Amino acid sequence: MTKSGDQLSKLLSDIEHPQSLKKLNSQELNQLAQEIRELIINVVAKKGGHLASSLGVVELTVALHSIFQAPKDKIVWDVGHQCYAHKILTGRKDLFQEMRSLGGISGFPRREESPYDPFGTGHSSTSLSAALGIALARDLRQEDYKVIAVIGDGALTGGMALEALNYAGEIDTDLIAILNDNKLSIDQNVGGLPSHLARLRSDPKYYRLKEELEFFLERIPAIGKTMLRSAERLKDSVKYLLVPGVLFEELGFTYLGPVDGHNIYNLQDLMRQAQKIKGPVLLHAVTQKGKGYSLAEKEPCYFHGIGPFHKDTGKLLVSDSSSISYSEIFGSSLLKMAEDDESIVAITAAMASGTGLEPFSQKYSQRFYDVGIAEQNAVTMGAGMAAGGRKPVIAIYSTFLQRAYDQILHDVCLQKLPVVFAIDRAGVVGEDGETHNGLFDYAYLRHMPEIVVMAPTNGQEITAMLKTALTLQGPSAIRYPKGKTSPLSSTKIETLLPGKGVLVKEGNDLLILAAGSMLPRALEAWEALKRENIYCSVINPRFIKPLDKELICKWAQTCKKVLTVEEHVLAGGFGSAVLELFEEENMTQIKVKRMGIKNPFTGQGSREQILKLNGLSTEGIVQEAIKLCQATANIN
Ligand SMILES: Cc1ncc(C[n+]2csc(CCOP(=O)(O)OP(=O)(O)O)c2C)c(N)n1
Repeated sequence: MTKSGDQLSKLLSDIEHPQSLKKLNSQELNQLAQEIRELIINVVAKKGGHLASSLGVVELTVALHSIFQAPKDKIVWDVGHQCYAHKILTGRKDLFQEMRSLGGISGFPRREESPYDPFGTGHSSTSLSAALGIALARDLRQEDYKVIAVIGDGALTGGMALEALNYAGEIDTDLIAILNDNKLSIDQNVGGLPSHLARLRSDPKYYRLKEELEFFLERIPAIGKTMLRSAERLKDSVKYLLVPGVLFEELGFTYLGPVDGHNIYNLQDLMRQAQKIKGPVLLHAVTQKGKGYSLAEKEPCYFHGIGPFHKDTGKLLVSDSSSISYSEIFGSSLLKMAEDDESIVAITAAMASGTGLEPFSQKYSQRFYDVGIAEQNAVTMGAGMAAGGRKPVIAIYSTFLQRAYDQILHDVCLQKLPVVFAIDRAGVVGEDGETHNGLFDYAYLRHMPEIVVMAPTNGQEITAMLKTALTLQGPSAIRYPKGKTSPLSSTKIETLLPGKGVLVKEGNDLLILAAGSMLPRALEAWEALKRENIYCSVINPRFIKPLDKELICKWAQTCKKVLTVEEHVLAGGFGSAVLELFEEENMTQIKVKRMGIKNPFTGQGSREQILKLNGLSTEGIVQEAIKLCQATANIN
């Protein structure tokens, strides 16, 4: 029986590895699923995490581990946010309590964490390509194991997943794709493919007919097998009439399902069938996001990724109504600007609520486009809209925009098209860890010709930057961090002059150049340094590209020492841009120290913890400033 609280119950406490599942009967497997579900709810309520998706695959995970032989068989989870039951069953149930914390285990599969995680994930739509690669490596090494990719209906809309589906049929190696179809991405899923899946779910006629026909023919002595082959041809024509599975079958997959993804017995049955089939197989499991926790079943989007919450009410334990998120300010500002300018359109790639575009999508549904998990399509479609005379604002998280590097360069910048990129979650994201940190965008944008790159330091500035971006004749990007900022201090929104920064504090000992999110802590450091009799100038550059050459060079000449601070990797970032500027201006005598993220692959923790680890706290800035002043004093 399940015990209350966080204590592990009887069945689960005896499970150290998936082999133990093989001894359990159907009833016990169902009980185990309930115990796992309870543990997931308790831990996520305390620590936050991806709840709804994980609850939806508990039975699927139990069935997988009861049939397949992991870690010999390789299970690749797409996105990986739904892998909690998998972690619990694969020797990590004690570590699970500390998941997503500094020094704890990741909330996503990680190769270095466990042999049961054959491929690390975080970004969507990679599982089929990765699994295909593992399967091909297996074939080349003449090894014998199964490779299983578990992919959601949302992730299946990503271009990479479709490319892999296309190639898997051609290559025809043994590969099992399990489609975890819960009818939702984070928000509503979009496009023709989800509609196709909906038809499969609601009309399994073809599957039944195929099964019944084969069953019947196989049992006719002697000629049955021959007739079965002829029936294959019949099946081919019938399937066009009755449709289900035809898309996958045409791509070279054997389609199995749909099956109730919460019925372990039926899942096991289809998994056994899939094990025997040669070539690629697609097993279609229909699941419910948030299954077994009524609040999450009702509001799967709210419970997709959530902070610590009260289990009985679902309310967040910490909610600060005095401040507002950058995403919300961006969303409401865009909404206002769209009232006055009907050429403004908004585009997102499956992140409408995350990027603050939900109100826009409701008020201006005709001017709002959610393309699904398809960042590349979002960018080139935006470029097309700009070419067609609209003003597209594309809101994407920094980490996911990495997918569309070439589209930004080739389709937007090369053609000087006025596309505005609203780059959300730029910087450290905290608990989601290294796959989700947005630490590369200055670097991947700064070297592209034509684009203007801005970094706001508060809500007022993000609005001004958006207004400015919408007046530009070419491409622009505004990058802002996860989290809260001050609400708008004035309704009067200024248009900024591209390439103009602001001198915020004046002093002659040291120049601190603090980009975007780093300005508030640089100002705290300024205060602390003043107490040490070190008088600094502080510049808010506002524009990472083009830099305010005049202002920066003038104060660098005055101070002779420059400390750059940014929430970004050091290589190719804002500090690098300043170094380049000094080289161009023959100012290499200026002593420069760059502060930023030294190692972007250091796992998860709270945002503050990760920033502090990289020296990006007020104290860290103070220390570096003092060191820089002392070092140059010694030289002088
Ligand atoms: C490239 C990329 N874009 C966006 C995301 C954000 N994201 C995480 S999960 C998710 C929805 C995935 O839907 P689905 O595959 O159906 O899984 P479910 O959560 O419904 O189980 C999205 C858009 C991501 N992880 N990677």
